[in-house]
Amino acid sequence: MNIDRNLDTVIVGAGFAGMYCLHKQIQDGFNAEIFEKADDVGGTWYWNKYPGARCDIESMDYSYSFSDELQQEWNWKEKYGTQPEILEYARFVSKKFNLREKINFKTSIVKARFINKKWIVQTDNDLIIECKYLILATGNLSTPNTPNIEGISNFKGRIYHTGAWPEKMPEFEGRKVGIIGTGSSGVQSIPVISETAQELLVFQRTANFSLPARHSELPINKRENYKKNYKKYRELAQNSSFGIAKYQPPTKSAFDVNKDERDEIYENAWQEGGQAMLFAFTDLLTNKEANETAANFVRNKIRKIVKNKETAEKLCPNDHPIGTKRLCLDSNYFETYNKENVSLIDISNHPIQKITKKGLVTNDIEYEFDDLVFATGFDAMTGAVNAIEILNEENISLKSVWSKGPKTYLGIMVSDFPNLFMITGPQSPGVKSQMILSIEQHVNFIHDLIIHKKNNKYLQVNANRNKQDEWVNHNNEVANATLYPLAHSWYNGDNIVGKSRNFMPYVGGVANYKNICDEKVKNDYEGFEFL
Ligand code: N01
Repeated sequence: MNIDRNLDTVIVGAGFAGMYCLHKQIQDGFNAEIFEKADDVGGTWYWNKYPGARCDIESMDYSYSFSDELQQEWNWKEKYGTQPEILEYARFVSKKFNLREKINFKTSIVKARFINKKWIVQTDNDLIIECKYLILATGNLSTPNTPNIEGISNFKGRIYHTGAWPEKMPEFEGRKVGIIGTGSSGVQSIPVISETAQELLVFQRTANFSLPARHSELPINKRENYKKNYKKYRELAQNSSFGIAKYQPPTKSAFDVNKDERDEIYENAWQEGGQAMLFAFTDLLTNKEANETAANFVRNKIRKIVKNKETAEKLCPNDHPIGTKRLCLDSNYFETYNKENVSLIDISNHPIQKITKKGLVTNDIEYEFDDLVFATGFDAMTGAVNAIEILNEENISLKSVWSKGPKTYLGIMVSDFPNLFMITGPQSPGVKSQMILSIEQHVNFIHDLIIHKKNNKYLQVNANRNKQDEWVNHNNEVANATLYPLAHSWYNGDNIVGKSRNFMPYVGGVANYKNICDEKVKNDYEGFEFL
């Protein structure tokens, strides 16, 4: 086999994980390169260019902390970063740290095989690279899911997916638009599309909880004050459950206060905006009755906002505890259903039968529109990893090993796949936290592990099978002590037909998780085997 390039490290993906990983590698003299399918950096923020896309974590938190110079230099303009602003930030970082020259854009990794203690990696343009380390920075929500609905190729209008939005924003002026999906992407795009579309038809299979974001510009004095105290805020975030400084663990049960006091606390959180409500009480995600107090509060808000009583009831979620699916944050989502040009079509009992030339059929009724938007989510957490054919020394594919669900050690390594690392993989807190904080913690851990291996002149590092099983069991125990598994959600793989049901993120909190990782290091990299 002809090797075209020899590297220490191949990193897959130029999102926030890949970029920080490359920076660390370069700093310590490794010969590392990124391979990225897109023609620019940004990962999820490159692809999700749909109308209204913005982060649901405040920008002062959702940013890198590794360089104080960077966090002092960059000026966020909005409370919640918009997709263009976050993409601009990613580009800025890639230039500031001279990363771009080490990024192979428009190049996907399609195959990797571990042979003679090296990874032999193949790209979609038939480049063969030999490397010591393969690091998957492929993102958790990066493989768009378009449901396989009969007749989709017959549709004569324009089709979009929120997770693979075109570079040039389509005009919806004067057009009739159909949108399928009411998760975070739908909830953010529906109000914005409704501003220009002549008519918007929303096809809702499951009503979703959404809280007001209370978005605003970021006042300069607030930003500068935050910057002065960044060290304190970053520490608070690291010591929290979700990696967000202002959401510290609550101390009271929902039943430590009476109904009036409880509702006042929920009302304050609702007015404050963001996810504050979920952090009001200790037991909202562990006790159904406690959860129901918050869920009911939100349902009553929906009933007050939405004028048409029937529509309001359809929008009230009742199939899962609040917060057990990723909670949406919105700007005027429920208010949008008061607009003349917006209709909600409840398909909970009437799945879409087929897509036709002019629209779609549900409940034997054909709805016609010019444009169809899929806001139908992603093959989350495992989709992008499984898209690469990854073979170990015994020629066994990772996809086959994960056929009944992913198993990892700490979300970082998979047993029998030496020198292969994942950033925020399954069974790590990634998607249940402020992602960039989790990315930094993972990259630091992986990087230190590689340096330890190198300094000790080991050729490979592997995750111990028993320790991996223990970790997976621990994950399941932690999840099963919560209400999360009760929801039909992408956390469980429920949204993908044929995907085995497993609760994938670690929900023990980022502070606990980091302590566990630090403990493994102290115990001489417990659970990692070196050869
Ligand atoms: O995807 P989703 P998303 N027929 O899977 C429906 C992050 N994110 O892209 O609930 C009809 O949540 C599906 O219905 P149901 C965030 O972590 C963050 O919105 O399965 N409907 C659901 O309504 C988020 O959780 C941000 O019954 C079908 C919707 O499509 C994650 O990405 C913004 C269907 C999919 O919802 C995913 O969010 C955006 C079918 N065949 C995303 N198939 C922010 O930072 C699916 N649906 C703010």
